[in-house]
Amino acid sequence: MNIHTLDKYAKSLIKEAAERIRFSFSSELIIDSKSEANDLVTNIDKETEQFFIQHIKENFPDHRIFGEEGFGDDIQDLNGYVWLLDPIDGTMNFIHQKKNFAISLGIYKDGVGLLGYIYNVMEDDLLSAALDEGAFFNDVRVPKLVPSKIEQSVIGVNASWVVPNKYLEHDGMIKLMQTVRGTRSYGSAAIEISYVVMGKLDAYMSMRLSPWDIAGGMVIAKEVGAVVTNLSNESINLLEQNTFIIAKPILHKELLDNYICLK
Ligand code: 2AM
Ligand code: CA
Repeated sequence: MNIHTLDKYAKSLIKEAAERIRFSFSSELIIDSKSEANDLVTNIDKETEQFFIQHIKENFPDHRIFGEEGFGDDIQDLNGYVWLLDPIDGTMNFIHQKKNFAISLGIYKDGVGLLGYIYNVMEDDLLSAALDEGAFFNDVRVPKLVPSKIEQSVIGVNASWVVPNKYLEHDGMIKLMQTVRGTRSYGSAAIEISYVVMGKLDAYMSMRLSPWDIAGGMVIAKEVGAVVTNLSNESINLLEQNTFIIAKPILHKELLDNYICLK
């Protein structure tokens, strides 16, 4: 399998899927909740995943798909080619704002990330990378990240992780809020990862992300030297939910050593 052929095909599928999502605004959305009342899914999340699966299976019958909405394969390992897909990352934004959501896709072979994509649907912005070939924002190369001091850093974090919660010692989080230059929350993990890759944020963290939220971003992050781990400073397991941090080097260590403490 030629990686550039696969890359070209994946990009064309993403653009076509996005066109369908934008077109969907002309008809009424059907909104359901999943595990929790604020964990939302729409008919468009489902239709978009089915669109990808149908085309991938037609063109690459031996590739498997690990998708959020569950129409793909029952994935228990990452052997062979696996497409990790979130058809709409930031569903709440999709519903409430009609912006700030992304298609997130990673293509892995035997557990190694080959291709990664984060496509901001309403901005028509594609961040992509191929293993060892660098990251590109709309086909312009993204420079490697340079370290920043914590006092001059802007961190992506959701307020849920700052107020007392069952995962984190919030004293450390309060100290963090008092130390950094600022915080931002965009409501789409993939978009927040893309901002770290492009140097618009210095770090982003979350308590609970799924493989499809981060698989594409991890391929891209590697190409610019961003550090990605769980909040126990271990490698991410792409078969289960993880705590998550992506940060510039040095800052990553400082955040985990001095501010972020799991209960
Ligand atoms: P989603 O929109 O695809 O569900 C929201 O802060 C970010 O966290 C989104 O990227 C959202 O992805 C992700 N997320 C992952 N698991 C979640 C969960 N169980 N509940 C809410 N958001 C979740
Ligand atoms: Ca989703």
